[in-house]
Amino acid sequence: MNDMAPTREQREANLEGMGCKRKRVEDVRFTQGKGNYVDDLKLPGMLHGDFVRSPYPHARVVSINTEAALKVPGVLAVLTAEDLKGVNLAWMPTLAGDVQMVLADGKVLYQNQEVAFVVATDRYAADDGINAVEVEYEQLDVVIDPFTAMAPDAPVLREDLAGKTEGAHGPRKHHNHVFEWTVGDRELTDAAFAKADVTIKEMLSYHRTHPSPLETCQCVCSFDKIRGELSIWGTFQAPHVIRTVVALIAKIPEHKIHVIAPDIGGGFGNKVGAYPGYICAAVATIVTGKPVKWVEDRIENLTTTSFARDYHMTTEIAATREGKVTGLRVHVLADHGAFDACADPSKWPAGFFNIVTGSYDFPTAHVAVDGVYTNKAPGGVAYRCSFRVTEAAYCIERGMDILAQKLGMDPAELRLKNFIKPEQFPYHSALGWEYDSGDYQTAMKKMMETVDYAGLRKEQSEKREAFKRGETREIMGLGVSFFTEIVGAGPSKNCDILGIAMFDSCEIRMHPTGAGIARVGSKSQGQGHETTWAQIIATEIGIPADDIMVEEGNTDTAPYGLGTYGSRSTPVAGAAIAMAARKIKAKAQMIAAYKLEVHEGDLEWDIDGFRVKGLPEKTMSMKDICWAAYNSVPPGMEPGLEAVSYYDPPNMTYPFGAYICVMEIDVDTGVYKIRRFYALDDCGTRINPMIIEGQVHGGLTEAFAIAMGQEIRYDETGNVITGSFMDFFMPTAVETPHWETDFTVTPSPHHPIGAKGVGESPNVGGVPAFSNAVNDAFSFLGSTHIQMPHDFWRNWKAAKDLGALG
Ligand code: MCN
Ligand code: CUM
Repeated sequence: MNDMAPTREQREANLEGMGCKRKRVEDVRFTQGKGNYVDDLKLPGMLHGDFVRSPYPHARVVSINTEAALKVPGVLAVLTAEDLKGVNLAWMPTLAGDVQMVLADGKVLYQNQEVAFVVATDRYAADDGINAVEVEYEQLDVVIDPFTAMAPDAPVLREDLAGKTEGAHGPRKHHNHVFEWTVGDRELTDAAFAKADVTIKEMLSYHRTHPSPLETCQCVCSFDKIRGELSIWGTFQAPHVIRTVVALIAKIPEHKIHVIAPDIGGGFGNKVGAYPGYICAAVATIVTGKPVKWVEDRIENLTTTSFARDYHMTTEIAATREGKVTGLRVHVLADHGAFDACADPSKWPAGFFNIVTGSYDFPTAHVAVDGVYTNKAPGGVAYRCSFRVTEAAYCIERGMDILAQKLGMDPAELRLKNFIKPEQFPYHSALGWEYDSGDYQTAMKKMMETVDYAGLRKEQSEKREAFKRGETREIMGLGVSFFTEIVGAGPSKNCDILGIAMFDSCEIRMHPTGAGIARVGSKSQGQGHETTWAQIIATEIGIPADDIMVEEGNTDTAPYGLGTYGSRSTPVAGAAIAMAARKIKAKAQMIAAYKLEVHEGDLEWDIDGFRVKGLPEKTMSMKDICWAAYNSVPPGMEPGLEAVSYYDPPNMTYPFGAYICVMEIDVDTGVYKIRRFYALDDCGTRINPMIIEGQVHGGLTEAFAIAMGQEIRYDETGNVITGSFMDFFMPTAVETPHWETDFTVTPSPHHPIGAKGVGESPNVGGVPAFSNAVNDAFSFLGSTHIQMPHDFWRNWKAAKDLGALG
């Protein structure tokens, strides 16, 4: 036997705390098929609900006949808007201050909208019932192109809003207008443009797409009539918010509602909102007295639940001849679909789009966003978007490339010239944000050196000459992207949902043997919280991560939290975890002082316990303190060792990154090759480098999909023509390029452990890198901007339009 005491390094390693590439503990069950998803839940007597959906994008519902459906064997009930009116649930409030039909009330406004809810003993019977429901429609003219939505004679979509000149976010200019949101100084910006040496103006469209998690949206609702309690298991990114919403709209006392989000198979923002399926399943369980399950299929998910983007950004930049930016002016036409169901913090109808000045020191800027209604599915804030930061980053990063092209400057050089400098932090942006920290130059230069940027540019110009000489049919593009994100919603001074401040929470309870449980207000959809949250606690209190169980998603046991989206978990819940752990440590110090018979101030922390200053052999480990907490605390102290923290962050966090994509395109076929993709991310202090790398790989794969082909497209009559994975580009390992990741570390000065969010960064920074690569490839043929998505056909078309096909 070896009696040697463990070294400091061994004690440190034993914790598997922050900085450790700890393996994901949740994967033990995921990789063995032992995850516990909503659809795994089977309650005794459980019924299945499914929707009758509209084939038309805009139509009056003349009549609904449910008689035949009710005769189908196994069908127990068919709910329509008329039934829901009895319980005041035919419409539901959206998070954006609008209202949304739960079931078609008088008309339908987008294809596949929910018209009736059939409840049956199994899914097959429900499906037969759906086919037997007779609905008579009278088709109406459609509005599909958002640019025509506000034409004087455009069809009236929202008859429920007829005559309403005020919306949730101020005046409405037209019957299909949702809101206008403006920020910045219009006059100063106009003046900057008036005296600029150089200006650019381009309409940059970020097309409609969809997060499409592999597990679709779903729930099981079960009402206990005796207790008057409603239990809801669902794919919820924010379970507590769902509980509050249900309490408010169903008038069931909040303590009698149990919301449980079990394992979630990807969310990507798709599972933040409230959907008709949840309401109908809840009503159905109350009506039938039996549990009711609702599970979307793929087509339903792609065509009805929260879409992403659909921002059309007229972008103008003013600059000096030397390439110093002097003003930014953006007008956005935002297509919100039939209802404004954006899941933004209440005061932010366009999310945090006003981060659009990006990483650059713009003296002045002005943004106006007009939201319009169209005959498309509602949603708009999903898909690793950080509340429209994806759109903002695309806007400014394409804009900077277009400006560079006009100035005849290198795009990387133009960025370096305009970066906010390290000494300017905390930096106040022209559009109102206070950037906490950043070192953009270092990140950019590291990227440029690693990929040999100068060498790539040289190769590109040689290739261009060869192309002109007719020696090759391949063109080469370098897509540079430097993004600044804003994540961690958020400070209660500017962020709330339904009036609830966007804090987050953690409760830690240490058991006598030195193990413990941490319950957190966030909710993982695959990000690995069970692994990383324990690592924060391990470092903070010196208990091995393996001895801390992390639990999320049950509103009965977890402290109130605002959930996981907007990469807010690390910035907000992560801070609450560290603060709760510090409360544990403070009490532990008092217990240790008592036991070691010294003054508290005589103790110092040492990896996994306290030691007496100057007497390193006099120590008490955290594990022993846990035991003492249950039998010999100082007189007057309560026994036990637990703590709760509710953390209201003082500011957002501002992660950033430098990405580059090296691409080659065959002009005759439009086929592209991603030769290299390098992504440097700075998310401050890194909790688990392996998980961060996984997050970046996943987000880059999504960015690749979006930029290079993935789209929710409607034809001119309002049919969704990309409603399945046959048409909606979902990259597999075959198409996905190799990702190179890298990092710098610029801690957040206000976060207890200096960490910033990272979950959405790769999507935010990735899309402009791909799009800039395509545009950079074609630029020497005379184009300034080619709209996304850059699929083979569009690349070929671009080559043809530019006369490159001879
Ligand atoms: N992390 C870290 N060090 C940091 C920052 C983060 O180790 N400095 C770790 C965290 O501990 C966490 C993960 O990285 O395990 C992501 O953390 P964070 O950036 O705080 O983001 P959230 O946990 O709030 O996750 C939300 C974010 C969003 S909004 C979308 S959309 C998205 C994303 O995460 N959806 C995902 N990544 C996803 N990954 C998976 N697998 N599935 C989804 O649905
Ligand atoms: Cu905007 S997608 Mo994420 O915030 O859940």
